[in-house]
This record gives sequence, structure tokens and C-alpha cells, in this order.
Amino acid sequence: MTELKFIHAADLHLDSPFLGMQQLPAALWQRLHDAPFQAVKRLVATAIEQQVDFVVLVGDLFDRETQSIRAQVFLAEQLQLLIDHHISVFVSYGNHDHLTENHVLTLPTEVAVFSADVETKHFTTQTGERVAISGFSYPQRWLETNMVTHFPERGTVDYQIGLLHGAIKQGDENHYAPFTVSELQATHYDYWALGHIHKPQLLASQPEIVYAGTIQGRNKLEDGPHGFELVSSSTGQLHAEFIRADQFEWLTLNIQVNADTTDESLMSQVENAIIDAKQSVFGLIELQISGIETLSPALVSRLTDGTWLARFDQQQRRRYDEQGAWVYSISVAAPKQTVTYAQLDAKYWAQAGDAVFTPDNLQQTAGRLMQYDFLATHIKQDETLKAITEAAKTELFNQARLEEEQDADHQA
Ligand SMILES: [Mn+2]
Repeated sequence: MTELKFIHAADLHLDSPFLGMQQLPAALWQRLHDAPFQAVKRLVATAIEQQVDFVVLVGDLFDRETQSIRAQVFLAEQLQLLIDHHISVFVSYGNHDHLTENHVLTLPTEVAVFSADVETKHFTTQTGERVAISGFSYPQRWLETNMVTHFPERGTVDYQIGLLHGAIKQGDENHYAPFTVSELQATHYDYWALGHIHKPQLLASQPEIVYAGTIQGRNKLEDGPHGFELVSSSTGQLHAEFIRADQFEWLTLNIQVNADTTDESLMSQVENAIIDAKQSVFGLIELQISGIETLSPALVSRLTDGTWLARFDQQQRRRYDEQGAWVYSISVAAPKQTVTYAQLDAKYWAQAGDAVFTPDNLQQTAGRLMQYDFLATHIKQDETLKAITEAAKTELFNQARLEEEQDADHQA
């Protein structure tokens, strides 16, 4: 018999700006911007339908420290709906929405908000099960202390749950309440509800230590399904079940081109691939094109400079609703052959490439942009350096071929 049932969600990021997606048709962009709000509505509907005891929200409810009135009112209304259905709500704030005086007041008074110090709130289910919920909120954007040591020992309750918005300790820079899995296990709590990492994941199973993930993926790095966890008890143990709530999924479609590919044939090839990949939620697609060394340099240029995609937009603008997908970007896999300059030894060419495309050089080039947390994170990712290196290789390869063609034209 289920004695306890609750929902664990985190990283709602209401008011995410979805920067870089403004090229979407206005109606589609509006749907994307609304997606985190719709996902929260789905969470609330599930909570009511499943008659859960309570909902825990583990940080980053809002995307920024100052939230729009709309986002504040929306969340207050949704939480009020839970309270009206006798579902308790526990909230801890994270690094994106850390405690400031202005937003604590906007939530319904019945919502239990954790303060900057670890505290424990008690709850008794209708069947008499006693639950202790321990957690804290971020007092500022960064929190370098190990907060796990501040969590109390497991009390004499039926279930003890820890709320922690943070990241596993690694390297030198640990700005988000760093912890290790064994530290969490040593508390002997019955469940750890984590926030901060946007990919849903199970870190350990006894007890379950779970990142609910962000409720709606916000960019291509947040691919795969997103939602929240429905946690229920079974023979004294708590088990999380992932429930999808997202409205959009970020996908990559691999497209192999060859010597016969033309602008038009590529459009049909992509449309067919989209139909084959169709799924239950709307797909935001990045095309990953391989085999460009077989294409004419002019077609490669149209793929890399956005010309082809602009033409494809005319087509997808009419069909995106029915197809349930939109191609927002093209990424071209660098050619397997490297550029050969007759006067340059291939070995030195490769060495120069290795010397130029280093994490240090990239960060130096980014300069003041590194001051922004989200950009710094992006720039430091291995994938970013790899993508820039690939793009440069493609560009050089294609430039060399265009030059060859021009030389040939002049000689003719
Ligand atoms: Mn977050």
C-alpha cells in the first residue's frame, strides 16, 4: 500500500528567454516561451489527479532574480490550486532565483519556503506517516560551502527527505553547494530530491538520489525528454517515476549527403527524415550534415551561411504544425579530408590547428563574455570547442576549393 506520494520537480526556469530562437515564426516562438508554463500546469494537474501528499520544488523556479509579474502571478496561482486541493508545497530557491526580499512575498502564505540555513519541516500524511523534509535556499548566486554537513541526522520519522540544489564536487570551481553521492548516502535519508542539473538522472538507488531535471529543455544541450518525478512509497522505500511534461524536445537529425545531392533533393530528404523521426512532442531540430566533401563548394557555402536554411524556412513555415517539427539550425560535420596547401607540410598544418584551437585561446577570445555565468559554462564545454574547430575546418576546406575553382575559371 502506498503510504506516501509526492512530486519532486526542480528548475522550472519560468521566463526563460529562449535567446537565439527569434527566427521562429512568431506563433511558434510564443508556444516555446509558454512551454515551461504549460509544463507546470501539467505538473499541477498530475498532482491533483494522483492526490499526492505534497510537492517539492528544488530551486530555480524562475530564470532570473527579477521575475516578470506574469511569471510570479502564474506560479502563485498554480501553487494556490495545489493548496486548494489540500496538497502542501515546499519550496527552496536556487542560484537563479536566490532569496531576495521581493519574491518570497509573492507565493501563497501556505507555501513552506526554506530559509538560507538548513531547516527541517514536518508533515504528517492522512494515514499518519510522519515525514521530515530538510532543505535550504540560496542566499546569493554562488554557494561554495558543502551544505550536506549542515543537514541534520535522520530523525525518528517514517520518511526523511533532503532537498538539495547543487552539483557534484569536481575540479576547483564548485559554486553550487558541492556534494558527493557518498555524503548523501551517509545521511541515511529515504530520498534526496536534487535540483540544478538540467538532465533528469538517477545518481544512486538506495536510497534514490535523483535530479528531476528542468521541466522543459531550453536549448540543444538540454535534449531528451523533460518533466518531473512522481515519488511513491512501496514497502517502506521511496521510488521515483519520471513523468514527461515538456512541450518541445531538442533533437539532432543526421543527414548523409552525396554527389547527387542538390538544394531541392536535400529539402525532400530532410522532410522525409522529419516524418520518420516524428514523435509525441514538437521537435526542435538541428540537422547534422555529413559527407559535404562530395558536394559542390557553392552548395556547402549555402549550407554554412544560412542561405539553404532560409529557403527551407519558406517550406517549413507552411508545414511545421502538421509535421510537429522545426529545423532551427544546421551543423556541418567537418570533411574527413583536410585542406592541402601544396607549400605547406600537412604535419605543420595539423600542429598549427592544435595550437590555435585550445580551451585557453577560446576563453581569451571570448574575453569579457566570460563574466556571464551561462556563457562561461557554454564556452568551457568540450562540445563548444569541438563545434568551433569543426566549423573552421569546414570553412577552410570550402574556401580552398572555391579558390581552386576560381583559379580554374581564370585559366579557362
Ligand atoms: Mn537551473
